[in-house]
Amino acid sequence: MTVTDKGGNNTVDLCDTTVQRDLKVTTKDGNDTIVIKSGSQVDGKTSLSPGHGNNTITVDDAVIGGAFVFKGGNNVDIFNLERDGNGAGPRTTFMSKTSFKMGKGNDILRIGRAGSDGESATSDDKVTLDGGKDNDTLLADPKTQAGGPNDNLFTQTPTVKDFENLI
Ligand SMILES: [Ca+2]
Ligand SMILES: [Ca+2]
Ligand SMILES: [Ca+2]
Ligand SMILES: [Ca+2]
Repeated sequence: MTVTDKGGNNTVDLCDTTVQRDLKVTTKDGNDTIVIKSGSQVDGKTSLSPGHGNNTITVDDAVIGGAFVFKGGNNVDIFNLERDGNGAGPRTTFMSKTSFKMGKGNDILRIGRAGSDGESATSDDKVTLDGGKDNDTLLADPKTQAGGPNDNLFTQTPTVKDFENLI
């Protein structure tokens, strides 16, 4: 499934949706919103590229089967992974290589919520968290196996770079 836009501010919302092949969302310079939640599942690769502008991405309670790539633009990207879901709901699971590249701009990546088992992200493969240029904030505990402040369950310690503020 491929979603592209012709400009302006766009919203792409996947709720309880199964994509049996690849998911590719590419939007342009507007302030775009991408939501993947409520049991949504992608069986193939996922690529999210919201372009420049102040973009907001929300992922909760999802299963991402293939490789996952997020590529932010030159402005502020805010990515909320497992921040707004049901604390008793499922975790978001990445089954292949996962990469967040926030790009330029003062970006914010939030992963999980402390003490909430359902609001955490699990990965079976390599995870890269890259803030890119400018003053970026990572709110997570990506080194943690079970039991840390945010309880994210990454099988390998993620590679974290160019985040100036680690919370
Ligand atoms: Ca955009
Ligand atoms: Ca950015
Ligand atoms: Ca950045
Ligand atoms: Ca940075």
